[in-house]
Amino acid sequence: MSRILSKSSFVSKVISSTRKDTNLFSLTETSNKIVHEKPDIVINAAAKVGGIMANNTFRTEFILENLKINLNVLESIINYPDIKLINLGSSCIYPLDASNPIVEESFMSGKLEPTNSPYAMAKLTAIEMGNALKIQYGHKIINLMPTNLYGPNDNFDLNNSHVIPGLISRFYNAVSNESSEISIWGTGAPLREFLYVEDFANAIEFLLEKEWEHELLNIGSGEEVSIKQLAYLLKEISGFKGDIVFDPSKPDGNPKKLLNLDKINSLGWESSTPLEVGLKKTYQWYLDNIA
Ligand code: GFB
Repeated sequence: MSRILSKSSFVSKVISSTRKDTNLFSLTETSNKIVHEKPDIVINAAAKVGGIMANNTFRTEFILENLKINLNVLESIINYPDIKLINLGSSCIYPLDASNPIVEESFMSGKLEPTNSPYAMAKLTAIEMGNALKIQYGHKIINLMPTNLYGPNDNFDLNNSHVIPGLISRFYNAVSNESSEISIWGTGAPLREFLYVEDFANAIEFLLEKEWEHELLNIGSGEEVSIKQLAYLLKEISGFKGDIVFDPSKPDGNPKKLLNLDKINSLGWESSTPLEVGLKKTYQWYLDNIA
């Protein structure tokens, strides 16, 4: 994101914040960073993230750490209503039974999907806290709801990552070991929408210059695939010659979560990287940097 924002004519300076320079679990350190840097805009992209297995296993850490990060970032700007905030949420904040494509108005209209409800609850809390700041102190805040992101620099762990980096590692290992079959979690039936990470960074850059009229804004690719289709695309890209088998003992999670993109599209933005192109780029990045 820093690379894309630093090329923007709208941005004079990008102040990155990493784990090394600021401990976001500490309110003092987070507040000091804000006071010291005096940013015009804060982009809250910090989070403890992971795939379905990590979310479902480390439920306590996912709610606790994400709540701490979000509360500290938001509390740090209370006294600075001129600092604008771009707060990153996730498509998993929408109710499990929201009709697809999911409109922003589905927010808080039903129960969450159980595998990632702790993470989603922390993200919902940040939105509510932002609304409180807006109403009480006049802050300008927009909450972006990206669909499942993927791309270079992701976490490619076999167990704790999201499906695309997890499968890239799995297919690479299967090709290297000349395995006769590869096991994919779940039934393969769930439908997902994936967005290439550079497209998401471009969307954020695009929004810097716009009026923030919406409380929530969905950001996605509009391209829906099943996990089975995704697995066959990665089989092709990786050159794996064996069989794909599904393991229904592993959770499927949400059966579908395609976002409605009418609002962001009507502002004049749409994604530009088709899934197959993004997968090829990401697989190549994995070969060049991790394999
Ligand atoms: O990407 P993913 O972990 O998360 O899984 P969610 C998507 C689907 O891929 C699920 C299946 O149905 C998984 O069962 N899958 C198949 C795999 N093989 C694999 C594999 O090797 N690794 C993984 N990870 N999945 C996430 C949330 O939900 O959505 C996050 O957990 C975040 O918190 C993100 O909000 C947007 O799409 O189910």
